[in-house]
Amino acid sequence: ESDASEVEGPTVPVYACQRRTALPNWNQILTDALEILAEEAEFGNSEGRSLAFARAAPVLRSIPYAVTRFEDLNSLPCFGAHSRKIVQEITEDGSSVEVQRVLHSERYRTLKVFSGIFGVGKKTADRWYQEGLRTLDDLRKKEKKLNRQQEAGLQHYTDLNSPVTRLEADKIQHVVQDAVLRFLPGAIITLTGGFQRGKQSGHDVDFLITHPTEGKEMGLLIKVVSWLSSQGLLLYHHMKQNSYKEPTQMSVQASKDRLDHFESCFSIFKLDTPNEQMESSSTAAENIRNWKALRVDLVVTPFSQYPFALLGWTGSKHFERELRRFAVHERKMILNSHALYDTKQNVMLPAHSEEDIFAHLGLDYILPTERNA
Ligand code: DCP
Ligand code: MG
Repeated sequence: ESDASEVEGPTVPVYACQRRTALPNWNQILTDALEILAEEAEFGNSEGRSLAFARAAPVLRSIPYAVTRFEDLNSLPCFGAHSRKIVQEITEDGSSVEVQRVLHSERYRTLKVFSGIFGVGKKTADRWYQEGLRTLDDLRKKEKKLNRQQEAGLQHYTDLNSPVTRLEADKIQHVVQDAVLRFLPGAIITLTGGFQRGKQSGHDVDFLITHPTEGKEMGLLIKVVSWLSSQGLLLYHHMKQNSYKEPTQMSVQASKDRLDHFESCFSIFKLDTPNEQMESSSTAAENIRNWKALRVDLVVTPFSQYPFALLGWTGSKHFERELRRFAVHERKMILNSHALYDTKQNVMLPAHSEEDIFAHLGLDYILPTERNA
């Protein structure tokens, strides 16, 4: 046994933030299967079960080879009996009975469609399912009371559920950059999220906006959004005010708070697609449509919080979750998208870059392109 582990090479660390997870994913069939089970457990409010699958899948994402035999798992962390069984089924039989059952279940399929609507979370999706609703047409027909955001989400469902390409993200970046610099020269506009990690497509486009002179960013977003709106570039938007209060002390709760407190705008952009034929099966008017609806998030951060915001918005979601878990459990520190707090010394730890934050945490620096956990 000990001889075998010696020839297996370096061991994979337990926390995703200690691993380098580059693209591509050599085990997509397996990670897809585990992620379906994680999502299904989340739909069912089984948090523990969901986390177990959600931690196993990224381990397979991090290794630069395809697992072809169940025994390959022996040297890997985070694999409980259930996840192992799924991998065994797939490597031996080509598919997993349990995953297939989930994929074909009416509940999973319905919740997947409903939670794919912008503004509809898992709870709402489940409530609608319990009420007997099954399709988007049911939502439209029943004149279900939808809020303004869900209304827009339903209206642009097809566009918003087709991947955003890197090229489209770059086009949006030009538009946003132009609008921001019009009102605040010297501002810094950064494309974050999956594109910052090197992905070629994503479900939305995420931007951080800041200015090297702290305070200059205040009042900017409303001007930018009003201008974009006046140009007919926004199909929908809602804004959130800055609600961050500099803490003298941070509690562990602050690291579990998934939402940040930055001033933000959550929007649907109208992107011109002049030379492209939009595929559509419906009306003739729709066939000559020369625009596409895209989800765009604009987040404004004071310069001193920018490194934390950048680290928080670059993702992946699992990488973020693991950074915060590592900080609390291994370092007694509390990390969120605004700050890092050392609970042993009772001090906030300032940072000028993402590198500084990794250093405070005693972690090797991981490039954005290696955070695809
Ligand atoms: N995030 C956050 N607060 C929010 C929304 C997101 O801190 N209210 C974080 C979580 C992710 C990152 O920002 O780590 C980007 O969120 P996305 O949901 O856009 O995820 P990705 O960009 O990684 O995926 P995709 O390419 O599908 O957009
Ligand atoms: Mg994104």
